[in-house]
Amino acid sequence: MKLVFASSNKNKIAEIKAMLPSGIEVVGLEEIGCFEEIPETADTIAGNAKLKADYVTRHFGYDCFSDDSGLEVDALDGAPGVYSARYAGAAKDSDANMDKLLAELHGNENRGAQFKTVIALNLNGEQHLFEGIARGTIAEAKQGNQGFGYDPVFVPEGKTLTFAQIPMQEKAAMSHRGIAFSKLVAHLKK
Ligand code: ITT
Repeated sequence: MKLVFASSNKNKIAEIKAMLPSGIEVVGLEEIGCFEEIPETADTIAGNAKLKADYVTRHFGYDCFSDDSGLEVDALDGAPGVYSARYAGAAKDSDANMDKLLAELHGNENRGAQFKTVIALNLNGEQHLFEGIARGTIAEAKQGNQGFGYDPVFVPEGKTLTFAQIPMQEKAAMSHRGIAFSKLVAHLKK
C-alpha cells in the first residue's frame, strides 16, 4: 500500500519513514509535486490535521494522511498548543520558540507539559483521526541536538534526557507521533 504523507516537515517525514512496517510505503508532498504551503488556519490541532489531509485529497486526488502536532504546557493553560510553530513569530524559528518558552517558565516549578499529535487519514472517501500524547516536563535549558522543534527542552516521562538527546528510533517508541502512527497502522492492518 502506498500512502501520501501530507507534510513538508522533513524531520516528521524521516520519523514516520523510520516507523513504517513492511507493506506500507509513504511518499512526501514533494514526491507528488506539491510544493505549496498548506494553510493551517484551524484553531485546534485536530482541525489543522483535517485541513492538511483534505487539501491534498481535494487538490491532488490522493488518499493520504497528515500530522498536526503541538506542545501543550500545563502552566500556560495548554499554550503554545496549536500555535507551536509560530509561538515566537511568523518565522517558525525553533530556537526563538524555545527561548520564549523558557523565559515564560523562568522560576516556575510547574514544568508539566505534553506533546500532542493528531493524524487525519483520508482513505476510500472516509476520514479517520488518531491521537497520540506524550507527557513530560520542560527542562530548565536546551539540551541535545537530535530531533527538531521543541525536542531540546522536552524530557519525556520516566526519562532524564530530552527528546533531542535520544536516537530517533527511541523517540519514536514513546513519542506522540509514534503513538498516533501506531494507531494508524493498526487501523490499516484491520
Ligand atoms: P507540516 O508540514 O506537517 O504542517 P509543521 O512543521 O508545520 O509541518 P506542525 O504544524 O504539526 O508542523 O507542528 C507545529 C510545531 O510543533 C512544529 O513546527 C514544531 O516546532 C513542533 N513539533 C511538532 N512535533 C514535534 C516533535 O516531535 N518534537 C518537537 N517539536 C515538535
